[in-house]
Amino acid sequence: MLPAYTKYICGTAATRQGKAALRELIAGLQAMGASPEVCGSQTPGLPAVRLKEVPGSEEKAVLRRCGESMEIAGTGRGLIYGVFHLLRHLALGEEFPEWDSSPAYPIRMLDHWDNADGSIERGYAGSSFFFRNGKPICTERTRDYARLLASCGLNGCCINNVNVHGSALKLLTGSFKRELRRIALCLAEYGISLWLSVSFSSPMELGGLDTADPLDEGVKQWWGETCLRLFSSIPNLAGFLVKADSEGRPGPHSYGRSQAEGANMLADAVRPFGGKILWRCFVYNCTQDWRDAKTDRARAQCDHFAPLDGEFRENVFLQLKNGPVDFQIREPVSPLLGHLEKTASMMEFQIAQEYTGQQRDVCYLIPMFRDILDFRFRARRENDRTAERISAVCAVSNTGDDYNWTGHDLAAANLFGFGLLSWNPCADPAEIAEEWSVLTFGDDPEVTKTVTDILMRSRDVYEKYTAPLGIGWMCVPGTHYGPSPEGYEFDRWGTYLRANHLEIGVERGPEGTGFTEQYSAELAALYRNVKSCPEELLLFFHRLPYNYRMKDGRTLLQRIYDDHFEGYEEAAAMSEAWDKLADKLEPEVFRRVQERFREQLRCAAEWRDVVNTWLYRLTMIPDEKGRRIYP
Ligand code: GCW
Repeated sequence: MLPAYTKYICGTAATRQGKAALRELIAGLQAMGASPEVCGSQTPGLPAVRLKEVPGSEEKAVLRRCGESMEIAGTGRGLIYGVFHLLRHLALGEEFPEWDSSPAYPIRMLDHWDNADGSIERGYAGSSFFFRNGKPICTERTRDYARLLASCGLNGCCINNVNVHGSALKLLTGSFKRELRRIALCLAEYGISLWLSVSFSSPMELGGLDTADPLDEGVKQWWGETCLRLFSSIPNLAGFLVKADSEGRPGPHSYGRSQAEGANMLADAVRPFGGKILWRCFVYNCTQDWRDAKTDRARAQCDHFAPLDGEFRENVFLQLKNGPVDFQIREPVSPLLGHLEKTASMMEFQIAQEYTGQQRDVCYLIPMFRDILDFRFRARRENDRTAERISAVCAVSNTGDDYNWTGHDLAAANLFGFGLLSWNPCADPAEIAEEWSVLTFGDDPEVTKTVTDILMRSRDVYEKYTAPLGIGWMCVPGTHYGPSPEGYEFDRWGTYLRANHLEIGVERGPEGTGFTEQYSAELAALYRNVKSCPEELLLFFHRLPYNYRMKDGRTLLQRIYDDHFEGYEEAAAMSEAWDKLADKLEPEVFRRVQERFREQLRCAAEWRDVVNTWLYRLTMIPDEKGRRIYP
């Protein structure tokens, strides 16, 4: 039963965003079976949803019960969030608490790795809806996407791949001015800013200059003119995202300049237009010789950026991946965050499930993100959690043009959850999962319980049957799906297991690469010592013999065998639990997810057997429980 106030909507919206809020309110209530009458601002006695638009651009929203009415007050943007909040709670059937809320971060965005040809790097949900045949496009889906983002509390998106190539380079030239303008306007209506990824050597690639040196006057002038043209033709352009000196991308290092000199030059170019630079910290040696055991990719972020703290302009945000390496299923929190005292930072998560099952395996990432946001850099210091150290958040997007947006229906929970966490980093992952389930599948308690259980277990399950205890990188090179324990072992990417018949892992304590020493004294002490190192990260930090005793008395090897057998069984149990919902869900949705579970089980069995067999053949130590391994 909807409350009485859903019969009328009072208030007029002045701005385009306010109007969008009103439209969403009407559509949302209608979808829930109400037929609200819109009656301007003049009906004081009536129980109604009362929209009160105030001027400004803040995102704050206030919802208040006034007698029989529900008042939503805010700027146009605030109203959008307020309306979605109200709709969510009505759909959940919850008694509505007052809400007076502002987002924790001013920038909460998705980064798309969409290419101009319509493909998506690490995309698992179809093709791009931003690009087709070398051009940006604005369609009905662009608007739905803006609504989707706003409904989760997000306010920005970078539409093109950080590996800028092909005709995406020309996004800066004005060739696609009209298309970009249309996209920007469509997003702006829902308070979503547009960002573009740019190539650091654009002055050469597009401007015909013979250098991209950030200290060169011609280069500065080229960027200045480019920004003037771009920002004046594209409303709502917020700035640039830059992958420089990373995996073959051009950057300031080619000219003997620092990352700060590179970022600052661009920051100066966008500043007159209120623009910002999101500068990625994914800088490491990707042409390492596997024989070289000194270089440690995990150290790279800190080695490059910690000494530069304080050298960046105010409108630069350092965008760093949540772990020191690369979005593996388990990594410690990047130590770089602990060093940035005078530089704004932006956490980069990945909801595109590149290393976490590619939206074929279910893997709800929100508990992991929450742990990362809760991570404390120094126990005795106030306000020293990740959530407090960062100034902005983004996630690599998991969307595409698939009918259900995210390929796996359950992967949409990651998008929703990321949005809610970026508004409120203290949000509870289990509650988010439950809420998402009710909003998506309805309120049958059995469905809610099953879906929430599956989501909440999924990350641990995935971790169990894939790479153990933080070691990472046992996946098939290139595609990153499925097992290949030594696939990256003799390659150039700095991702080594260094397993022999006695030991496995890279020692990252002071006797090894010294990575542990990049943390504060107390964390370094925790990680350095195998006895105090959290077990789930044991093989991230240490090289250990297979007969190393875990806290519960099992050997390291037995723990890995057990995890792999159990991981498969648990995946099978999730799949069976889903099967029981056959009569309770739309047949098409039920079938789609069921098919994904079939693939997940095939893949989990493959991981289990490959990892166990590989270790057995190396060590010739059998599984204590005599389960099937292939000798
Ligand atoms: O992990 C790697 C991915 C690349 C990606 C890169 C990055 C966009 O495999 O596909 O490139 O990270 O984050 O830049």
